[in-house]
Amino acid sequence: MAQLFLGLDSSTQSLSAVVIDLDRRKVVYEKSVNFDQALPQYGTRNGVLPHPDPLVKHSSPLLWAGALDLLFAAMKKDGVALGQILAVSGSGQQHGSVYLNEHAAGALAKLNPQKSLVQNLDGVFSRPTSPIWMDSSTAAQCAEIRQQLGGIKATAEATGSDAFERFTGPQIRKFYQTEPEAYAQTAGIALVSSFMASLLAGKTAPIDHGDGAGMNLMDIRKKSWHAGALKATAPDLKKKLPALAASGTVIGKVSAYFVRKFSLNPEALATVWTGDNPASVIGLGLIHPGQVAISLGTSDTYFGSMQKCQTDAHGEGHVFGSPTGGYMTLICFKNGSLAREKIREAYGIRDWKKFGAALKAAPPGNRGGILLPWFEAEIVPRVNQPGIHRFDLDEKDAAANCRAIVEAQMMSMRLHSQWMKVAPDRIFATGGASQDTPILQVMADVMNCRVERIEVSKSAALGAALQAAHGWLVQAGRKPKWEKLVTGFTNPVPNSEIRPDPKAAKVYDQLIKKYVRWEREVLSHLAET
Ligand code: XUL
Repeated sequence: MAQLFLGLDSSTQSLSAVVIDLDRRKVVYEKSVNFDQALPQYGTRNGVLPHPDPLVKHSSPLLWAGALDLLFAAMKKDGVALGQILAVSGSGQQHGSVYLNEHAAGALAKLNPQKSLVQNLDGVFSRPTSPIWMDSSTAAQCAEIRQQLGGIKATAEATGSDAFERFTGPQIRKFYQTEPEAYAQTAGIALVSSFMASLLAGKTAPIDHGDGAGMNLMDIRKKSWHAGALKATAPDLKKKLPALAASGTVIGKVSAYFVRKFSLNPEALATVWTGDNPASVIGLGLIHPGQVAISLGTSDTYFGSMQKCQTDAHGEGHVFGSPTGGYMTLICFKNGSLAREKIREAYGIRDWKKFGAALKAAPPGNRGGILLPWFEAEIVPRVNQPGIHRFDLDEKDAAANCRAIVEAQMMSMRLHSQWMKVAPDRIFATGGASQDTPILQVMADVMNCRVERIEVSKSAALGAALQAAHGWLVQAGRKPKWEKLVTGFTNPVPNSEIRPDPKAAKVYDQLIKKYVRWEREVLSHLAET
């Protein structure tokens, strides 16, 4: 019989499933349910409920539960061998929170298969909607928590990140301040990941160390709730939070609801879920410290894996527990493809192939020319006033500007990931722009590291399926090795390796010094204005 494992990913806009066959090292099934399309009665746009305040971004926990029913129904209809699934795990959009009252535990324990999940969950919420990661309405609460914990550096050292608007702690504080009665009625607070895991397990699921680190509430080193952070956030909070546990820990057998309704294997194990970024770290095969993935998307994201916990004194990057046991970092640069596209359009360059050719027409190091491409307010480094800044760079020179933006993005990544104290020894490039070899050559040269392309669709759901397999193997008394587990699922694209050019790498070792100087100068100038 095949060894099948199910990974689910509850993201902002959809719920996805990936089923893997462990022996054949194959993804045998993939499916997504799009929230807006499949559940229009909730009125979401791109998974978010409309709200008059543009800073407030909420979604509905019932929508996520409804999608789980639809996805299982689709798997059954598509003939997925649900009776052979050995374990289920999952990942969720990070930071979003679900507020449950005292009826929730009872409802979870006796989910009735004659009814839908939505009907089963009637009356279990102390807050009908859930703030999600896109919410940025908690600046005041962030300032209060940060101050209580002793500033940016101390907050990052304690919880893995500075206080961020989207993080759960500041969101909980806002709820407590603005709706104290509803807060008092709250018996349990879950993350999107632990809420979904609770449905699968039919009982309150722990929060894992990956997603727990996205709350500003977990002691990043001890991996337990941080007393000072709880106190700075809201009263009686500890009572409302579930236990913390390693990702993939077995919670128990899956709820009978899924067995009776969808013929899921009654012996299948429900395991602790994690956040979508930690799950992607597995789904991209980042197992060893020094392995880095750079996703070149609308924003550019730098994911790293580290053994020893280091935190960012400037509070720009995040440290989460990695589902493989150590730590992972997430550094998000907002001006990614968005900024590259602005430059391409500004010089009338039709497509990315031509952009790559233009970039190659200028020499590495651009004769000392530098561009700071903050078309939008930037997260790393923190820049609130958007603007483009050129130094020793002719604005009329299309080739030099195409090269300059990519060089600046890569130098910024190199510079702002140094706090991790792990130099990358292998970079996996993913996301739309990773198709463009000239861009990857600049990446290899600036980082002085070989780069390989990796193409994984649904990396979070795949990571979750691998996490389910890991949890099941541990429970069976085996000692699974992550490296072996991911082999075959997360291999880089054959022949995609790009090696750094030693001469160009030397040029960048010099240029980055100039980049640092200019960046500092502009930042201090912006701070004064
Ligand atoms: C990470 C973050 C996002 C969400 C997206 O800190 O806010 O990547 O996890 O789902």
